[in-house]
Amino acid sequence: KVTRLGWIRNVCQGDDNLDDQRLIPETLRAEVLRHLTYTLGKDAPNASIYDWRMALSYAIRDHIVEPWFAATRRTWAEDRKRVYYLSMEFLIGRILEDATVNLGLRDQAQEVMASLGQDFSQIVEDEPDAALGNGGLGRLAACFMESMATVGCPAYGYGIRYEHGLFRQRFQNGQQIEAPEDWLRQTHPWEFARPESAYTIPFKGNVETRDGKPVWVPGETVLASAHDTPVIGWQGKWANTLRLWEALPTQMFDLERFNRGDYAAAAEPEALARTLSRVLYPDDTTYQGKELRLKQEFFLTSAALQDILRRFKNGHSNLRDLPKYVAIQMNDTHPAIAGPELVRLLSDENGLPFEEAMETAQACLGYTNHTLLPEALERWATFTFGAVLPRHMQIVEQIDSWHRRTYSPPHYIGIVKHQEVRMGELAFVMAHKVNGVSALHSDLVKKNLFPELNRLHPGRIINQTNGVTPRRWLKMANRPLADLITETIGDGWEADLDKLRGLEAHVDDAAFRAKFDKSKRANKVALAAWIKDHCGVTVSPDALFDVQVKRIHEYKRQLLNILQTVSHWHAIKQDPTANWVPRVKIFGGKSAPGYAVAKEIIHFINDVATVVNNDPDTKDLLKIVYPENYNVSMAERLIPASDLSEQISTAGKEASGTGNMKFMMNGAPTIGTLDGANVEILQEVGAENFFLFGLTTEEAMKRREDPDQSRKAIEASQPMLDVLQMVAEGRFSPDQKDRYHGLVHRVWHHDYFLVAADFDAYNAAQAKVDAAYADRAAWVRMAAMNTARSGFFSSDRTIRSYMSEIWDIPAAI
Ligand code: B1H
Repeated sequence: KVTRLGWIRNVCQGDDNLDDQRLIPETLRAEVLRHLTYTLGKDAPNASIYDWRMALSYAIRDHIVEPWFAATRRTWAEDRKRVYYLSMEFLIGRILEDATVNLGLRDQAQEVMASLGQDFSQIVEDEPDAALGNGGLGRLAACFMESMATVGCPAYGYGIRYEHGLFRQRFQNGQQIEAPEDWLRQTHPWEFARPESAYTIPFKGNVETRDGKPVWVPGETVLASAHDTPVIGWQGKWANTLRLWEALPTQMFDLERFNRGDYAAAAEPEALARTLSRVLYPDDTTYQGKELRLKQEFFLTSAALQDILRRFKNGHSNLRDLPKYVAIQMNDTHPAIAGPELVRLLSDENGLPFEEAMETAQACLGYTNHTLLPEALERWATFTFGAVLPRHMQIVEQIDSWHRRTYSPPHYIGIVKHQEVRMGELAFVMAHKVNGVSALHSDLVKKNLFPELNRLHPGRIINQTNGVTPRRWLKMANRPLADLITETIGDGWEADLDKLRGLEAHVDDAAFRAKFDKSKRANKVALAAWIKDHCGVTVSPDALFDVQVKRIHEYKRQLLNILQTVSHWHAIKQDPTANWVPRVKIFGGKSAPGYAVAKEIIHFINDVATVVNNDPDTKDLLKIVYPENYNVSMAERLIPASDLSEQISTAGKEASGTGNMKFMMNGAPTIGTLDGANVEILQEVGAENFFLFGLTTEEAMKRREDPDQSRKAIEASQPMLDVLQMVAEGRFSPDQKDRYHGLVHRVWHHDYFLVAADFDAYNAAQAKVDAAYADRAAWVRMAAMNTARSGFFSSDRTIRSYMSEIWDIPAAI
């Protein structure tokens, strides 16, 4: 593997104060030193951790460039079809360690840095997360990028290079405070700026008719400028590109206004343009129809499509052949303007007749739906849409009437309806395949979201159950378990996760179970130390680590979890000498800044934690921790150390979930409802290895028909009555006793997410967890079975399925 750069060794020979240590993998060491010297301009004795991180990152990046070029060359040479994954979010996290793992250089990197007197893990942790996403949807895009590189599928990810990613969360008196995130303040060593790849993005203005043809005369333009990050697959066999667009003014500076002394106005076009790639919208599922958001969506989409057409024309001339070489996947409706924009580019700019443009666009486009929540379904007022994108407004109307003409729907299915453009319907009509993200969700997409369109286009809606990359989420994040797996079943499982089934043969072997338990314990010991450092709370690694980490949302029911925790605390206090299983309740997650109810839940969890953690009666039996600023890196720390995975959303509301899969892989059984991919997890792992509770989707829908349902559930449950009374009395808010009256009132009277209705069932399932945890052998067996049967949830499986069912791209490696 180690080949190049003999000259570097010469260059670094003068470096004698470091030479007394043995050069271990000497080439990598030389490369790090070369970058430290010539790229960073630093002398080793004066280098900071940042300098070392940069030097190591550049040295590792050099090893990615060759496979990256090779993959690109091969794609051109073989004239392969490419996937273009359009997403407003890519929640990448850190890159350095992941890259070393995929290149097989992690151990070497660690040794090399140690030989230079540096701690590899500290360097890894110095890297800020690339947090260009909110939650599951963005993290899925990142896992897909890694899997496409692993299976050798030629692909580009297209996104926005947000200057500020998802906000940083702090707690002040238990309440969420948002601070801007600033990942680009330090140099981002993984990207290559491509100023030569820039496109003009038009907005506003009006549509004129010239020679009988529509001509869009824009009122504003901005420039989309590319930044490429290579994404390396497992074992460095293939690499793809994540291309993120930065918004720049087409006209830098108004010198005339400046000379007139109007300094602020002179800089105006620049400031205006830059706002487009300034910040990520932090709303996960509480969608707001803001004009800037629509502009961001068009900015990404138009830049991507112009880039795609330029690349296509670089080898082909007949635009009707586009679908043979181009598959465009829309990650939810956020880039759904791709439909009309592609039609516009093909017809207005390239002369294809409208119907041919339509057919061509459809054959290229796929649409993934990620949610049924009505507040997340994008709709734009025709007034806004028409003002920002006047030509697209006309094309959307044209698509709408084309669809009606061609398929004569028995009922009126309007893409444009009640003076709104409905992006879901638009994406559906423009795509040849529409997919949901779990079996249950895809069913509901057919039955409840698009029933009419489904009848009109049978077979268009398909399921593609989500997955996660086992390289990041197991191999990298859980080294003790990954090593045990390799020791037990050999290697190769990383790229063929079904091989984990081989572990099943060992779960009844006490020696194997002891090793499995030991690996989990090592992670828990490390987490306990981290919790002490970061939260100031002492927790015992012998306790059951019960973890719920995800965005805070009513449908995810963190409230159910914390109310049950209160109930559990109360029960311990009633009978302190009973044989309780010690628990640590771990919460993590951010609320959308404008989502008041979610913010109140955060406040409440923190308030309960303060009371419980200071209660001497329950000291060794119950702790609640809620570390600030949950992100990808924190997930990598928490999930491998978890004993129990909380997946307790109201049935029918969580499209899939992907955290659930990460916990399973890492040997944490699920306590959960029949929702999203939990259904498939249960099916894979078996009911004896899963703590199922709660209403089904149908039962939940039925229950809501009774306007009195929550009151009835509460009155029938003594534990629930006790809990709500304690909260209402101000037990957790002694400084302001009525703080949670609103919260309690909502549980009694406006409990749409059925917290009360599922409370007793959840409580009973938690009691079963306690009983199961007390039987060590059985528990470890159950945990190991979860890992063993998690193979289906590799995103490699998902990607291979997209390739055959949506993209029509043959398997490569
Ligand atoms: C998911 C979103 C989402 N579904 C709107 N929908 C957004 C909607 O900024 N916005 O406006 C951002 C994100 N995110 C999640 O996707 C689902 O809730 C999960 O269940 C699913 O696992 C994940 C990936 O499919």
